[in-house]
Amino acid sequence: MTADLFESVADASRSQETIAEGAVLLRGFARPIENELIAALRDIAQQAPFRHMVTPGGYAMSVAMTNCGSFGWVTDRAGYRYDGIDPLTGKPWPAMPPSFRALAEQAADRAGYAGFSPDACLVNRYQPGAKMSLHQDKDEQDFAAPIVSVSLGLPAIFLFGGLKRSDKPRRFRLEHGDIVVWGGPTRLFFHGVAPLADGEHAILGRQRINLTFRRAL
Ligand code: MD3
Ligand code: FE
Repeated sequence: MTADLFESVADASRSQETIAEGAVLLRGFARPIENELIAALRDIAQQAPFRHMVTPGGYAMSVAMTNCGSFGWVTDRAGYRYDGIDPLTGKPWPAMPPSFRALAEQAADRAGYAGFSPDACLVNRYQPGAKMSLHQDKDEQDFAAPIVSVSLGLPAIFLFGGLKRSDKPRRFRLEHGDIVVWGGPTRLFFHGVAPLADGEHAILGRQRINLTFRRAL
């Protein structure tokens, strides 16, 4: 695992694209360890099952979620927050697998954010039709830390706006293995995901999984 990851990091031919000031797209960066990531995901979902959380407004999200790491992002009628305990199981979230942490830290490093140390990893599962409306991620304490997102499975159209909700979003197709590191001025940009188109991914089938690594506290 680690050897593969170091190979990918050493491979300067892998594409790296700055899509906005502070935001870097690393195409295929997670591919060398896709099998480790997916095996670890199965483990996490066994301990902390995917569930459709409810927004403060009372709607179930179309995206199913779970978490790993010291803290997990949760929403319910009371609001959004990070919590060390999974409200579904009453237990701490599963630990962040070393392969997850190493991948996120190396991607952040590559994007120019040395020393990133995530304490939370939100795991989103999209089935066909699931979407995420435009929003900002502002439940974290420290906006100086970037967010690292890893896409697995079916491709999705990612919507990337600006600091104002009304800023017209740009569209990016994110594919299996792609990583985006969001920091600097883009850390508080509005973003979302268009409804997932149906399809069949060779490993993950009819779904897309997105990991977002964060410094929550
Ligand atoms: C840009 N997830 O979990 S990841 C989320 O694909 C979330 O599941 C989406 O937005 C997904 O909050 C998008 C890419 C992402 C994550 C955080 C960002 C982009 C971002 C924070 C600021 C700017
Ligand atoms: Fe977000």
